[in-house]
Amino acid sequence: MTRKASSPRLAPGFAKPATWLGAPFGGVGLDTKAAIVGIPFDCGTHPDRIGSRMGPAAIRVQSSNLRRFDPRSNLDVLSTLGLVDLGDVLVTPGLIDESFASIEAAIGAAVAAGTVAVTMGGDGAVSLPQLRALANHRAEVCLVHIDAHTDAYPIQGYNTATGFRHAAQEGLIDVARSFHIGVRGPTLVPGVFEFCRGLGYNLITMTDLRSLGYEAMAARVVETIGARPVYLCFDMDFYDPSVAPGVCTPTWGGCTAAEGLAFVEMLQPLETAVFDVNTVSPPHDAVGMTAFLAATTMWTFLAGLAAKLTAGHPPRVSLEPH
Ligand SMILES: [Mn+2]
Repeated sequence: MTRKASSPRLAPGFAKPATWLGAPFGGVGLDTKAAIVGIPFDCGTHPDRIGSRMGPAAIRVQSSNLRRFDPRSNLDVLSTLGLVDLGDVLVTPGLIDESFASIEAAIGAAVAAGTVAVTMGGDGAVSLPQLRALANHRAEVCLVHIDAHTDAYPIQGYNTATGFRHAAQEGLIDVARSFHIGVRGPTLVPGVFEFCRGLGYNLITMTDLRSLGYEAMAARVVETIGARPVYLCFDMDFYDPSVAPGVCTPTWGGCTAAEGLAFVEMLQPLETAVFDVNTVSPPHDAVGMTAFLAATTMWTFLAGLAAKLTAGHPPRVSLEPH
């Protein structure tokens, strides 16, 4: 018996490559209100914790633990947003100049199309080129940076500790309306708090946040920023290492999963143009829990965005297959 060669284009018996929660892989269309972007870049300069370049792949795998419906609104989060997974930005870990140019171009294209970019790093260095892209397209950009670290250190170079120093000095953002929230733990050099405040930022330590409360903090951020476009940066080390061990710079004394997810919901009134979830480092993770929490943090933001965009409309239910 002769076996007939099947057409390779039909690819019988094969599933598509993994995307974020099964969202269609592809470009931004007219109905695309939000898009997932992977940025598999890290500086590679840390003495022993290298690995966030593998973050996007791990988050896509763990996103399969989520589901597309939000039972509170009955919205299909994916179809409501026309969510697509744009894939990964072409970068080479360790090569700052060419990778930053590539990230800026990729995020710039999404922002120019009017799509909310939901990005997954990569280490904290990936934020500066994304901020540059947003500032190229929007005026009065405000930064809300949720992180155990300011990433605005008084040191030289382009790395995970200096992104928001450059952002301030390059005039990309309205620093007086920008926040660093959740800062704690030891620092590489002295004078980090003073330097951050000297740049004009609002610095809210984890101690400040706990005494003020999450709701009061979110209300203050929303009131300060109003309708200005926001770059919302969520470093996974804001969470305590007990719930997010797989990060580049674990720092004890962070928030619980419930607190972090609730804080994302409380910030939903902001006009977020880019939601940047970074610093998942799969080699340091435990059974994928940090990547799963990162995927859930993204889902929480997207579900809130879907509800916000359909406010006043009855809940919709999609019958598309999962
Ligand atoms: Mn950090």
